[in-house]
Amino acid sequence: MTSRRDFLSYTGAGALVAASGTVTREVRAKDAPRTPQTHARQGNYTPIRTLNGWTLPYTMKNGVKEFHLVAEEIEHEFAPGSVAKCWGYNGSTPGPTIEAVEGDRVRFLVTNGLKEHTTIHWHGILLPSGMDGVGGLSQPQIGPGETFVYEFTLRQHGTHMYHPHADEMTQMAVGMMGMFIIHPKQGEQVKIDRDYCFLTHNWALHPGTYRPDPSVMVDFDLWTFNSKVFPAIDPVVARTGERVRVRMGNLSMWNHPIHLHGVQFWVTGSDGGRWPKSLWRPETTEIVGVGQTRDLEFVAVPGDWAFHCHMSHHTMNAMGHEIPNSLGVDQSGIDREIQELLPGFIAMGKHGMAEHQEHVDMGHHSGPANTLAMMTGKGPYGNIEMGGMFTTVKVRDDLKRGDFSDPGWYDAPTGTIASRISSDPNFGHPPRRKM
Ligand SMILES: [Cu+2]
Repeated sequence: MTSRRDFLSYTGAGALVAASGTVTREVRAKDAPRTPQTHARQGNYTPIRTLNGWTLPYTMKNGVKEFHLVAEEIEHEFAPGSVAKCWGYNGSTPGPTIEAVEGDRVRFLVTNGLKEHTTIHWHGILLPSGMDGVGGLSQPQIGPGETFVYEFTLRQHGTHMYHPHADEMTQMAVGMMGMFIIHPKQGEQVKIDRDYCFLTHNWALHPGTYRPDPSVMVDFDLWTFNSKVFPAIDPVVARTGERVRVRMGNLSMWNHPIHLHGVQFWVTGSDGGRWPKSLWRPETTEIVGVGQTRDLEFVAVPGDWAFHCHMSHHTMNAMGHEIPNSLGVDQSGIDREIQELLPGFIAMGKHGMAEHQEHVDMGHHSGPANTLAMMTGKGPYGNIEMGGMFTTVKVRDDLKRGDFSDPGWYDAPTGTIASRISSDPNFGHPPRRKM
């Protein structure tokens, strides 16, 4: 899917570049943003793909790559049915991905469109102390309406992040963050065919509300990859046999054990760069701790594969965390009593929670306004019953190189799908342990 932002990030010389959702300014041809294709020639790398996001264009000024970030309030959709007032950069949360090459001299103009001061900290980047972006410690705060300039030379490569270091608890809780990818100057010995990045986050967007609550420490409502929840997170797509890297960053308040089905991936890097090969290790789940980044690489195997955080509540949307446990409880009496007040009420959770999605689909549960169902998503074989930090890796033999469009559902070869062989609950004689 090509979004408006993809179009902008790939726009060539002399084009109109939207600096934010509402502001459009003309860029002179000599200062025109460089395209990822130009990056490829200069730096010998595969451009980053930020799913549901975009890459920030830059202008070349006397050998310096100049980027312009604008901190501002935005309207953000987590998935259809849930929109909130968030804060981000240049019209989005996460802010656009910054992409550069080791050795580059970079300049960041940072305009503060908020009503309180801010700064940007370049998380994990080696730079002079005064460029580190800690308000009050390394620089004065950037006041509302002001523009500050940061400038430094990139002396490393790897998967990095950026975020405010001013009223940090609030500004990060409402979405101010982004990825900062630096490619090695000499290219990479083991070449990458598709290079994706995800920034993980958590949001206290309480049911029925429209602004994330910055005061929450543990009990979050939404868990996101690039500020989206399943099923609004674009799939990671690849052609069979391609080498895929997924760079994961974590600026949330929880650690996320990121799990991929179908392959063993190699953990190959972090904000310490691409590690020496002797440090690569095969895993199927990797904890991406708070404030950390991890690079996961694998060779694509055909199929539709789940890719998600393994904290099971992180693959759900908002739920009532403080309700009593209804598992195994006969609620038929409660049903009748509540139905007198609320016709159509159906108690849930006696046999498990999967029925939640069916009830939502039947229209029996319409939760508070602006609130997503706890679990959702349709697959070719029924409800997927997920939310939050869940998406798919879709690998196909016939996908064209450079094609990122969703190929639809996998057509599994005959005889390779689990199937029913009995509907008799007493079928067979499974061994059971005697108590
Ligand atoms: Cu998680």
